[in-house]
Amino acid sequence: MPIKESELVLNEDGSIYHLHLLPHQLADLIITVGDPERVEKVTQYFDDIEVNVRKREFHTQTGTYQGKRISVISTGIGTDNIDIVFNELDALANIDLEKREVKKNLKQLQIIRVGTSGAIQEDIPMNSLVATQTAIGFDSLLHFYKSESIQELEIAKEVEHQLALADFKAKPYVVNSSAELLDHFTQSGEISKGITATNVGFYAPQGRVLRAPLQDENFMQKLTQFNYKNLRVTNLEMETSGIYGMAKLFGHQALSLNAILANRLTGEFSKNPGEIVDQLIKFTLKKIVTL
Ligand code: R1P
Repeated sequence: MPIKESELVLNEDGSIYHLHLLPHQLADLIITVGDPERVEKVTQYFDDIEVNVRKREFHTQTGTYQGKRISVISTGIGTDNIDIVFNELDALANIDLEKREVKKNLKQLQIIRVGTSGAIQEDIPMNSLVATQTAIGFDSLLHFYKSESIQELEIAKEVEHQLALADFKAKPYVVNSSAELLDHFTQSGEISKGITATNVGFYAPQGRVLRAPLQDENFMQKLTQFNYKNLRVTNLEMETSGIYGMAKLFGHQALSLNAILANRLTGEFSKNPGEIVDQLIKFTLKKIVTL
C-alpha cells in the first residue's frame, strides 16, 4: 500500500513538504546547523554549490568540499523541528516519493550537528569545543516513537531519580552518538567528549530567569551535580537528544559538535561567538574530508 498523501506530504513539484527538497538534491553526508544564517558560513568554504533551497527556517545548500559532497541544512531551534527535518531527510533517502513506498535497499546517512551550547561545569571553558558522546533529552519527542530498544534506559532512570523530575511531569530519555563518528572526530584530541542535556526552551528550561520564576530553583544545580559512573553533564542546548534519537531510529549515524559560547556557572558569554563557531566549522570540514 502506498503511503497516503496526508502522511507523506509532497509539494506540487514532488519535493518533500517542509524542506522543499527532491531526493537527488540531498548528499549522504549532512551538516545540520540551527541558525539559517550559519548555512553560508559553512558553504563559503565549499568548492562549488549545486543546490540552494529555502523554506521557512529550513535552508539547504548542497555542494562539494575537497571532493566530498555535503548538504548543509538549518533546522531552526528545538527538537520539534528535528522531528520534521529527520523524518524528511530519511524520506528523501529511503522512500520512493513517486511510488510512495519504502525502498528495498536502505541508505545510511551521516549527520553532523555544528551547533552552539552553554557549559554547565566550571572546568568546561567558554570558547571550547565539545563532541556529545551521550545526549539526555528532557523533551518528549522520542517517547512518541517506539524507541526503547535504542535508548540507554538505565542512565535515564538515574537522571529521573537524581533530578526528581516529577515536578515537571518530564520523563527523560538518553541516546548515544554514533561510536564511529565520535571516534573519528575526537581521536586527535582537538575536541573534548561530553554529555549534553537537551531541553525544550532557552529560559526556565535552562534555568534562566528574566522575570518569570522557576518551578524548581535547584534544577540546574542538580543537573550539574548529576553523576552516573563518574560521568557528568557538560553542556546544555536544544536539539541533540532529538538528533540522536531520530538518527538511531532510522539507522543513520549522528554526532553533535558544540561550540561552547557561555559558561552558566561563571555567568560569562563569549565575546567572539562568530570566531568560535568558525573554528568549529573549519574543524568539522577538516575531519569530514577523511571520513
Ligand atoms: C538557542 O539560542 C539555540 O542555540 C543553540 C541551541 O541548541 C538553540 O538552537 O544551538 P544553535 O546555535 O545550533 O541553534
